Amino acid sequence: MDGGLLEKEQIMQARILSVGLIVLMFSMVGCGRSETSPTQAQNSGGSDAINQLAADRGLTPDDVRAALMTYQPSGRLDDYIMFSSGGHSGQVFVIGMPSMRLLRSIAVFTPESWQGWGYGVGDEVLAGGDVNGKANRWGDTHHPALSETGGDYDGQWLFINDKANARIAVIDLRDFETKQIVKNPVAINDHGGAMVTPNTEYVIEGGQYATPLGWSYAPLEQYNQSYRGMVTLWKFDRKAGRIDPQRSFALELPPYWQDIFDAGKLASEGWIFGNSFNTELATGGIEKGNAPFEAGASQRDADYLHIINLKKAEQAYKDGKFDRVNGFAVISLKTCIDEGILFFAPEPKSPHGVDVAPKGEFIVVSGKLDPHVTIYSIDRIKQAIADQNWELEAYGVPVLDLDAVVEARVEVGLGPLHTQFDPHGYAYTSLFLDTQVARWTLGGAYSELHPEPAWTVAGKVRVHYNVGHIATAEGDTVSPDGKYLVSMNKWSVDRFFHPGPLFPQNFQLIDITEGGDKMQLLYDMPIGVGEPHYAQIIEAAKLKPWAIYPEVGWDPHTQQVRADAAKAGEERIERDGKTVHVYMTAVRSHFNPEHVEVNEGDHVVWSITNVERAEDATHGLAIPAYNINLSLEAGEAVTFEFDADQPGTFAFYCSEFCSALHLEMAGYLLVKPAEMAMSQ
Ligand code: RUQ
Ligand code: CUA
Repeated sequence: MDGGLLEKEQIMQARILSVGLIVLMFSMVGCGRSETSPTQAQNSGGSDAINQLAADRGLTPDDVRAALMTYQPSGRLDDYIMFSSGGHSGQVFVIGMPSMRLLRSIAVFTPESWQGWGYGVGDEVLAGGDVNGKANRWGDTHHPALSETGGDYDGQWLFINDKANARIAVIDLRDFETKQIVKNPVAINDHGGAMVTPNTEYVIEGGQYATPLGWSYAPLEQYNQSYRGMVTLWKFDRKAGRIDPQRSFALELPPYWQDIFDAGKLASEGWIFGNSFNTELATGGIEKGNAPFEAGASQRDADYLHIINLKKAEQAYKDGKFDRVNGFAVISLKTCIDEGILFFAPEPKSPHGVDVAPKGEFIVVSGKLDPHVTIYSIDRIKQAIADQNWELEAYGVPVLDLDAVVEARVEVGLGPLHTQFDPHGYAYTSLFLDTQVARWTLGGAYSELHPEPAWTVAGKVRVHYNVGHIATAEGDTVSPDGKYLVSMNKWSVDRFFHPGPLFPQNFQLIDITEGGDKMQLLYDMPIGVGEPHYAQIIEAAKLKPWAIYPEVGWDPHTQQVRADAAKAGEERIERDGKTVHVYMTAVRSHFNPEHVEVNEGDHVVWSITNVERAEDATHGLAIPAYNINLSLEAGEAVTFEFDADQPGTFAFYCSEFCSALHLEMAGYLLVKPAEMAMSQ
């Protein structure tokens, strides 16, 4: 026992000593800021005091290194920006790296009152996602996709799917606001979206749980004949900044449960790849004595990798070889087979992630119930297709010979899910069951950090806990940056104070700059909103967001000046019969006009412009009882409407603390009761 204690103490002292060494090294290297003033040096107390601080807090050299790697002094901006799904919060999170500071949440599928989203702003955009005319005001965001040019992020647009209702949203990265939501007319839910083709010609949205196309009714006994899967290719019009449903189409697929998709790039450009599970066609029904889905859908040894020739699909669409489902173009399964659009390859048990390597020559698939990743080669796939080296499966789709198309298998560990890449020829695969991330070498194709061309595991790093997706910097582009990996963990268990039984999820930042098994955990970031799934990480310098809207009177929806924008000096209230039009401006620290007097039963059209030209000078407009709260960024103009159906006196106010006299930035909405208005 004593020996053990002594050993511990010695280890501790050795650690403190090496902390001192690190601090010393750090002060010699100077971290690029040599202009430290004597006072600053005194305040930090010099290296002795820092050593003492590290010792007092029980910090190891690794801890100190992690702190030094991630700490951003006030005012220093982050090098990378991560766009993370917000899961069933229906939002997107914008996070700076390496500091892991949350910079913004972007309201997408869910109303969000800080941004006024759904409370006077964005109502038409949200309505674009209605399902059969019914409002669905939440979403389950999974996979964000940054727009790409030549297979590289270009920093212009962001897309994200809603798994729950099969919807895709378009976010403009000039103002980080959602511009469009489209509801998939063919599928009721999705999972294989959003992913983009290398020049963002298409946004891919693959389905998940099969239903009859258009989700019309059919009993489960007819699963085989009536239920179908699908993948949709949404055409993105970059100039309009919108998805164009009129130039988009879907492919009918067998009723396997399609999962993640990815677009080919470079060597595999023009192809897309998707996973499936439940090729068993299980229909569940545990209450009827049937095997539950989890057992029924994982009996076979293999499911099918979907290999889709996008060029041929596009041609079939252009040639009019499609039917319509709910008015939307769908290329039938038969046409997909006849035209050589769709092929399968067997893939290991219950596959999940499919990820195309940076040069596009390899497609990495992980089977949740197989400890290997399976690597397919696009050259081998093309050859097998040319050789017609296939058998037909139940629905007549050619299944390529497994041995002919597989390049390699690497045993990575238990529960492999998703794979990302770095510039050194390493691939990284999340291991859900092992709660680790495995780093492995991508054959002989890349070899800077691993001289032996091989397919082999180079190292593993433990994460906390139950990792789903991982993201490396620009890690799914043609030119990954390496440097950082974020492990997006589903459980945090003991990592944070738990605010009740709903625990935060945990993003862990990992340093991947060094090779081999050297990977260091740098930072734990609790996520207290939603359940993030995937994220993409872009170099911050590639983003060119506006700090204020280009002109006063700007409509973020159309990205131009509104014709009806209220102008400074022309504020007024006009009545036309029972319609009252308010033209109001907001500036520190008043609204103009401050009195809005209408009659019960009037219809109010209220145009308000934030006429500020100073950065960050946001005003809000909060109107109680009428469910209205706007966020008006500098230059922004909004017009909202409501029926004045509640008589009374409603004090409205600015909901952003914009100035010393912010509390004075207020006004009165007076709604005169109908009987009083009539008696006048
Ligand atoms: S996934 S469960 Cu991207 Cu692993 Cu949605
Ligand atoms: Cu404007 Cu507070």
